[in-house]
Amino acid sequence: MGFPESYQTGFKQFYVFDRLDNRQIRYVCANDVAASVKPGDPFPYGSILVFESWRAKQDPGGALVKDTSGHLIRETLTTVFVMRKEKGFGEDYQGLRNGEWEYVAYRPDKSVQTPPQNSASCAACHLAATAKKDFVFHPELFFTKERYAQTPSVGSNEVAMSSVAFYPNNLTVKVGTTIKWTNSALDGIDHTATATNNAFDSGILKPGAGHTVTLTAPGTYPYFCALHPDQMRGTIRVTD
Ligand code: HEC
Ligand SMILES: [Cu+2]
Repeated sequence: MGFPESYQTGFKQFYVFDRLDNRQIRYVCANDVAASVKPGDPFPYGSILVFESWRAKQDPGGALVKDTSGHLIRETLTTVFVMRKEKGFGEDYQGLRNGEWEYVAYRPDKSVQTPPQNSASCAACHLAATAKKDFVFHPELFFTKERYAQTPSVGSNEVAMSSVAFYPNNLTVKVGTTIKWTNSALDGIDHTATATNNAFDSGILKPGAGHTVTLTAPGTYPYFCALHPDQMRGTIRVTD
């Protein structure tokens, strides 16, 4: 599909997402065609979305630095992810096809990092965003005033489900602790927390719903989301 040369000057901010968990900033912008989308509608043909992945600025002690609005500060651009919608696009993804989108990732020097023939992994994960959202994860943020979000902050012994991931994805607790999973509602997608060894299963959690589990036997409990088993995995360690 080619590197979208003019995106830095010609595209509109779609949203910024501060990933506090992995110290990344996701800056997403859209060409005029994509930005003309109406809330809840599929994107028109000719839509291009660019997602710049940045490493966030840290102070010498390793703490994240925030600007006056409490947002992370972009320091190093690592990858430029592009998705583009055209009539007939996406056929090669076969069973993983997402409507008519195709995906490519570039390095900051514009060389190709993930060529189209390897981008089925992109399609596989974006399927989770669902056809209802035209396979774009946070289209609703474009229609907010701030066009900004960050990973949910969680209390101790809590796990949030958001952006097709568990936060944190590794948690260690003392035996007898009650752990709470909450579907943060940010990605608007249903999830589950299902132990590999059947020790617990939240069942389907709709956006906003939560589920608590108390583990009374020490050990390691790998778990996954039954709806996104390839993308969402986590581990609970229960110690004496
Ligand atoms: C593990 C799942 C996963 C994979 C693999 C993945 N993405 Fe995404 N992508 C996401 C999530 C989740 C978001 C939304 C940002 C967030 O919540 O962190 C996103 C956002 C985007 C966006 C911004 C529009 C949107 O959906 O909000 C673009 C463009 C994009 N990804 C392109 C790509 C490309 C190109 C690839 C392959 C090289 C790729 N993605 C692979 C999960 C994935
Ligand atoms: Cu899930």
